Amino acid sequence: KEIVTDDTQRALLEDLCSEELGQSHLLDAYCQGDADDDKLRGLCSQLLKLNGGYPGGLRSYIEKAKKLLQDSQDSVNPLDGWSPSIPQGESFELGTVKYDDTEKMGMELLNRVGFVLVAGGLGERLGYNGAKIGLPTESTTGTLYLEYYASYIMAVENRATPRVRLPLAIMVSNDTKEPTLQLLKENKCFGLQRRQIYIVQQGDGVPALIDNEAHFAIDPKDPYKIITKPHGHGDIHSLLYKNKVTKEWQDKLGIKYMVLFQDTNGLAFHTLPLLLGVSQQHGFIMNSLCVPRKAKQAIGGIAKLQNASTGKERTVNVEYNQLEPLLRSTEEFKEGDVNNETTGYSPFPGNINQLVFQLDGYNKVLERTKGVMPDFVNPKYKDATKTVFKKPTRLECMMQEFPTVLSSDESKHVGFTQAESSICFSPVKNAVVDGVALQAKGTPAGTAATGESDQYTAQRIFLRSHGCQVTEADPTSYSGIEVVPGPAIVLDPDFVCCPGDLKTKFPCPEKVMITSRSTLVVKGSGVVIESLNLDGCLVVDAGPGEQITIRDKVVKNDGWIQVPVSDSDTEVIRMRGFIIDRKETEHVEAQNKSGQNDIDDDTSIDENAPYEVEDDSSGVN
Ligand code: UGB
Repeated sequence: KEIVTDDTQRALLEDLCSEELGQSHLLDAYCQGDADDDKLRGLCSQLLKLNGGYPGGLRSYIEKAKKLLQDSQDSVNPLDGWSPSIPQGESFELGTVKYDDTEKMGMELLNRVGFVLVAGGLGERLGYNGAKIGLPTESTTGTLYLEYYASYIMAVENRATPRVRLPLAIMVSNDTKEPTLQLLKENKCFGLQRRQIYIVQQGDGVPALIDNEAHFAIDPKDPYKIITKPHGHGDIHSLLYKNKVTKEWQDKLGIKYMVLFQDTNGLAFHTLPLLLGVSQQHGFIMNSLCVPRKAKQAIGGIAKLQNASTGKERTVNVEYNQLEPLLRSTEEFKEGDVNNETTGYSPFPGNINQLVFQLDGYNKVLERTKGVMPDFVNPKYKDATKTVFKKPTRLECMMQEFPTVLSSDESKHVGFTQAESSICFSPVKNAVVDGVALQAKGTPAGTAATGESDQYTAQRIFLRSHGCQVTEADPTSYSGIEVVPGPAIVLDPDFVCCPGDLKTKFPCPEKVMITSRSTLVVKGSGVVIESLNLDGCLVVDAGPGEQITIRDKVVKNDGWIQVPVSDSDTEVIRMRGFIIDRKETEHVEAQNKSGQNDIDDDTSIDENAPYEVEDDSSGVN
């Protein structure tokens, strides 16, 4: 007792070591080993931090863990009592009047959106050690994910009259905080104002658990340290609540909608106006972007769940590892997670964790629930007795579980918006070897090479649907990953931020021809492409306020070629399996000479428009 002098720490340690909570093994190193007082104090301060980082503290964590681990051992279906059916939602096909009208409605709302990037994940499946948001989205321009997200936000800001500042919150974890801050610092926040960026940090994670009694895992290298693991992306809601972020956005910045998005989806924002339009039309508090889902694909399925005994109903994501047992327990879907024979897809729309919230409704729910999402546990057992884990487990929570904390009335305001994945979803989550295996099964690879080629593909789809003549290249493969390499088209969000922009940017689409070996890069809101015959590489770059019209332009040069690379010292090249050989380029540029088009933030923001927050919550120095 004399050693741990801090009352709070001592009380916590005593509570944890009580028979009820059963963590007395934490003191083994001290009592049976070197009795190092300083190290013991270190352990106590770690415990105190962990206690503060979990809603309800470590007592609540252990109690919940014991219950969930027991249920898991007893094979209790967490969705027992809920029967699934296929939910109703809005599906959209590009090029239809419904798509155009809904997108148009959403465009009007873009200048009232707050952006929330969840970027605390370790990227274990990708096998990449740095922060994933620092990876290139594609290698034609080398734009990084965070840079792309920032450029989209700035594009939206620039087109608003009066000009606005839109906030971006980034959730980081212990593992991603430093690299994220470094990335922002080195790149001057990619053009965003420092104060419009809010960094919220997941706690130090939660204690890893070694057995069904929820004993904390002790670090084999340091017996005075508990192993921790991230608690999952569901932390975002409690962090936004705790840091009063969304309250401030609503009250001070006039933000109406908020979009939550993942770290590495280069197609993330193509359908944002569409989602906003749907949310507005239906008065949705929460709207999930969905894609047709391949059975067993590692994305959750949105299902309508009905509880026979309580009469409750909710439309919610059922995570990929829970979908199979849930479906098998029913008569209607007893085959489990399989594709519908006619469509070739799972009947349940795939959740891609791109979520739009209506802020007023969202904040009311946060006030009531403090943003705490339900926990789940997913231990990997050594054998059928389910008594020994292969490796320590932990409680986790997911951001898409939001509908589970809604009242019956609020639950009516939850929906989804489905679009083809080719225009809105291609994350980079998997290592090459896993991607190869996934492709062999007919499932998207989710690798760096596909993430890149899918971005070009999306732009080709948009341009073709608008009426341009774009010839598709033949598929090729890089390190075993099959992709369609081109033409490689990169349209900066300032130029085109959604398909609806193409009408003004490509006013005569029938006069635009792009061959399969071409590369087209366009930057700048002042560019218009009237007539172009491209067979090679063209880079068009108009600085702020500059106008460029491409008319009767014929480009024929050696262009940029993707060259397969089987090995490289550079990790990002190894991940992709190719580099770009920039053989010949035609540039059309107009850079801001006078500077007169630079926007003066202070004078262009009116009273009713969102404004930058005064206090610096960004943590970026
Ligand atoms: N993330 C955090 O910020 N903190 C964490 O503690 C963990 C993650 P994963 P997952 O669209 O492909 C999700 O690991 O969890 C961030 C959905 O649950 O990449 O396996 C992390 O940085 C699933 O329904 O994905 O699966 C990243 O940005 C489906 O939508 C994001 O959270 C699937 O993504 C997702 O983390 C998908």
